Amino acid sequence: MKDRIKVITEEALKEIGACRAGEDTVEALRVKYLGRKGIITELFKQIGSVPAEDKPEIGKLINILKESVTRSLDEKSLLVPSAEEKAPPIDVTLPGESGHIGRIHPITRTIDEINSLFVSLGFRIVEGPEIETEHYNFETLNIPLEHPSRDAFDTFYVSFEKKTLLRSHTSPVQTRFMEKNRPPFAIVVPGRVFRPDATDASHSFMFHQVEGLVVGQDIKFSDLKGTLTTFARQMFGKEVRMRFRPSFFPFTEPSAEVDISCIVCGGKAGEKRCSMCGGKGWLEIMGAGMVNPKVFEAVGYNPEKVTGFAFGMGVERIAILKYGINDIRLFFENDLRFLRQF
Ligand code: 2U9
Repeated sequence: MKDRIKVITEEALKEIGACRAGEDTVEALRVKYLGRKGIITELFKQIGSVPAEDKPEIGKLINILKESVTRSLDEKSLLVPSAEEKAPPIDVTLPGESGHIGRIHPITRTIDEINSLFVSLGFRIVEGPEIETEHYNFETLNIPLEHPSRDAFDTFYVSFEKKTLLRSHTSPVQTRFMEKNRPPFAIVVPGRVFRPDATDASHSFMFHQVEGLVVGQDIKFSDLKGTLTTFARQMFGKEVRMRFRPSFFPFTEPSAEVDISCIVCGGKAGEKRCSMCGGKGWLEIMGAGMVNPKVFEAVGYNPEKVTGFAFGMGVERIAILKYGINDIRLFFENDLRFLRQF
């Protein structure tokens, strides 16, 4: 009898412990153990057949059992079920929910690619302010007062009194750098620039540039050609050919527009149906030139002692060519159908 009481005690407490607070099973267990025909009630009935001398002890044991079962069941039914206990069991066979992982914007990606390419050639990356002064944005770069880009309507002025404006190119970062550093050096300057152009498929009032500047003794136009040819072949493919056309910029002399052979038709002349170059065979990728001696004078360098080359490219244009995009506005509309492709 004692053994049975012991076994029932263990089983009952185990069963009560395993059931969830507030559930019907608590009441079912109460009936099972304490009901009119419950296990403990039956035990009490069996006391009659126990030898007289054992009766007090057995009776006491059954009473202890009844008390602890009653107490455990009361605790369970009074407890507020926890959120975990209330929640339906997890169905591990349901398909998972995939998280939304962001990605690098195609312009950032293109800037990163251009930067690391020049870093591998020994260039340093330098950045500077987006709000500039007329002095750094124009004067140090030999852009005269009568130049069309200096017209009040051709620049986003921040303050007329302070002569501050949103930079129209990243070149002022280079003149600021030259004032603080001595040659030789090779730097690339990525960043956002602003020009009040009317927006269309190929123009935006805000876009990105990467410019470069190499200054030292005996830097020649052939260094410019070699560097930019290496850049273009790594960016667009080993097979591209280069073309340097004479041009004009106030800050370089001589100056050139830099073209690559068409990356779609391979530059076969007269391929009129080419979607990329329209039969021209060439694609303009940037401007470049030898630094104008007047720029060196403006930052306190001796143009008799140092020479240098500079170049500038529009990042959106490079990305448009590289990825075959037909509208610059796609970069700035935040349409995920476009951005998810990169
Ligand atoms: C210093 C001296 C010279 C940077 C240069 C260009 C030619 C050029 C355009 C490309 C497309 C601007 O974004 S764009 O519209 N840039 O053609 N930029 S040489 O010359 C410098 C820069 C800094 C001190």
